[in-house]
Amino acid sequence: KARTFRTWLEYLHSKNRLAIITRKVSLQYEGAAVTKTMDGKKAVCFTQVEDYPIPVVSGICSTREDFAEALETDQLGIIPKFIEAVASPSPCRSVDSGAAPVKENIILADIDLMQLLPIPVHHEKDSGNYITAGLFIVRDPVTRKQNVSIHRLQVSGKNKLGALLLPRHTYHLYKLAEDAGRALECAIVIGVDPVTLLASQASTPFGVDELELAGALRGEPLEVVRCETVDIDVPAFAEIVLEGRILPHVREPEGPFGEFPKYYGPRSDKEVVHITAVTHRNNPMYYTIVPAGYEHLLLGGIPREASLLQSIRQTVPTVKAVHMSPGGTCRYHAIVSIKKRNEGEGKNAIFAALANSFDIKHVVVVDEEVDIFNMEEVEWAVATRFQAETDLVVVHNALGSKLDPSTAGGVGSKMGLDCTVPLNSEPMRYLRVRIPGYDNMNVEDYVN
Ligand code: FMN
Repeated sequence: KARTFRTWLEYLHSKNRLAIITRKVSLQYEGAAVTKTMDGKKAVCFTQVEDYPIPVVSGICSTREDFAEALETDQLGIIPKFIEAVASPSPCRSVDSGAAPVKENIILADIDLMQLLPIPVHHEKDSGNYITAGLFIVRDPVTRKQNVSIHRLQVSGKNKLGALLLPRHTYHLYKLAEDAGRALECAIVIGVDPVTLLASQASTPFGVDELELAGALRGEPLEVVRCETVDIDVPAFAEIVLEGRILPHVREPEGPFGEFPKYYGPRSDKEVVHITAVTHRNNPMYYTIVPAGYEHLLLGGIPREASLLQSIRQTVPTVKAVHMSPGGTCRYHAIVSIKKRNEGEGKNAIFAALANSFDIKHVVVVDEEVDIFNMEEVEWAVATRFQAETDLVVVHNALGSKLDPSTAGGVGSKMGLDCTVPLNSEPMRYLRVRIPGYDNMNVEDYVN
């Protein structure tokens, strides 16, 4: 069901989880507003966006259940499956252009992105139209390994995009190219299956090709095809591919842009991508992610959970599960459950979590019987199992997220709450109340 963008949409449609909107909508705000009302409930397909012949789709995975289904597992299976894929990537399979639907149309001249594609404006103060869901693929010229991530892309001219490249792998490869006076070739892939989309967000060591992770997660190699104007391989069944180059020594204004923490990222001079070709399927579909929605949050959160679980496991082997909660933007808050065997392990789990990623700001550690995906349960643990005098860890002046407006340019405080029960507490003290018969209650036997 999750082989391609289209088969996944067909699957959602068959389950009544795709809202098809035929009423004409504006490219500016209207589609984003409608999508937001469906967030966490249904995907949306707008068939008439202004006068564009291309439909706009959003929200293809906006719940954990969606990702679990796409990965053909259950919710608890997502993270183990992701960890397994990171450990054993599966090389891609190259196909010829003739076997690649994304080559059905090839545009090499007179490229005008806004004329070709319904690229929306999402938030009130956004500087303009933004591509938010393009897999950004570059290649390491030395190892020939590709790197995949998502970068917000402002339409800055007919064939020009402004990109936000935070200092991770894409940026690293770009800087190597720029220092040598070269442009870095790239491809921007819009409309892939949800598994490949999720794989693009993996937090892996430099040198891992996320398309190979996609292959491992899908259980078969991903089919890729070589681009027309750049030396990059892209998923053959993608809806749309933009090919281009990140120019060396060029920076132009980009932003502001409404980001995942539900605040605006500022305007500043950023890298510029010059588009050299557009290829697309017949009757292509355009895909956009409305920033700060569940789709955006979960896409970042799930791969982070996989990496976080691994980090904590090194220190506290009995860690059970981790949850990057949506209220914490799926980036800033980590809820961790452990089976405490030794006093003090709750604190060690806090250290390990804070060390995993600069984004993590607050950590809550609970015992394994607390359901960390139920935030009312988590709050209950904080309310009844935590004393600030003994159970609080605070560190000041550490690097956090630059997009957290309460930091000083990213520098701020970290906090951990150890809500595990002391191992030597008397048995009744922390015993949860329980009504015998409740757990297996079938209420239909009593109420009609
Ligand atoms: N990372 C950026 O550096 N700039 C962005 O504008 C950006 N936008 C994103 C938008 C969405 C919808 C999502 C899900 C993620 C975004 N990210 C952005 C995060 C990166 O894609 C992500 O951290 C990725 O794993 C980085 O990969 P890399 O370390 O291989 O470069």
